[in-house]
Amino acid sequence: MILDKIVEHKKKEVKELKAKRRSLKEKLASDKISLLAEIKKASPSKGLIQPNFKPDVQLKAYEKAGAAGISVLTDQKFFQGSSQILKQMRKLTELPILRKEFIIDPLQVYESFFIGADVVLLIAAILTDQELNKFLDICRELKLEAIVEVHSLADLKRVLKTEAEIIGINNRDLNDFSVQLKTTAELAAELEKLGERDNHYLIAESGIKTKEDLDFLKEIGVDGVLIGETLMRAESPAAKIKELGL
Ligand code: IGP
Repeated sequence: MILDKIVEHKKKEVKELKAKRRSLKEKLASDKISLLAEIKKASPSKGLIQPNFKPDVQLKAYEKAGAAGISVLTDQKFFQGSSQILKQMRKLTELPILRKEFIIDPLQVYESFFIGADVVLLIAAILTDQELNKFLDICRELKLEAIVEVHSLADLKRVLKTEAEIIGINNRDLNDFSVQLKTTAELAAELEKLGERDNHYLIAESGIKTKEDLDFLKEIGVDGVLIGETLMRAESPAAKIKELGL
């Protein structure tokens, strides 16, 4: 009898735990282009980006400038990030938080949930089809959203066979770090050609620096942009966001 009661109560608790996630998709659905603003101290391609790293100040500037979501690097070795920073950001904002991590094991998906992420990044190029499907299933179960990242037509075709709803096109080639904004243009066109544009949200990632870049991406009709370095280097991130026309 008491066991029934306990189980009933636990069901409620677990349901509440799952209900705490914030939605990025809701933001992407708006007419306006959504900004996912990134908190990144360093990167393998650029070294130290923000020597006087102040994630809380950065976050407040992003919020003030109307960012739709925050992206937080949690890899320690290559990006000088941490789960701790994400936890700290979670306490300071109601915006959806993307955990920017190299996820290769289901454990990391669960971990993302528990450190307070709302969205995880799944990089198609480092996952098998089976892993990708499995991780997306776990996300659905936990009510986490996932951005599935592609860099090539081959990646894109694989991802279209999954239940992925948010596709991130990375303009940076993770093998040689070269950046080309036209990657977004090319893959967005392919998505259109395959008749798959309308049932996906599209985010352009990496190498976005100027108002011209933004205009180019608006023309393509992406739903969101992910910007890191440009905002981390700006003296006033809020002013930079305005300057970009976001
Ligand atoms: C941000 P940039 O060029 O604005 O700093 O890029 C973001 O796209 C980049 O950090 C990124 C990334 C990734 C980092 C995109 N996909 C995968 C690590 C792993």
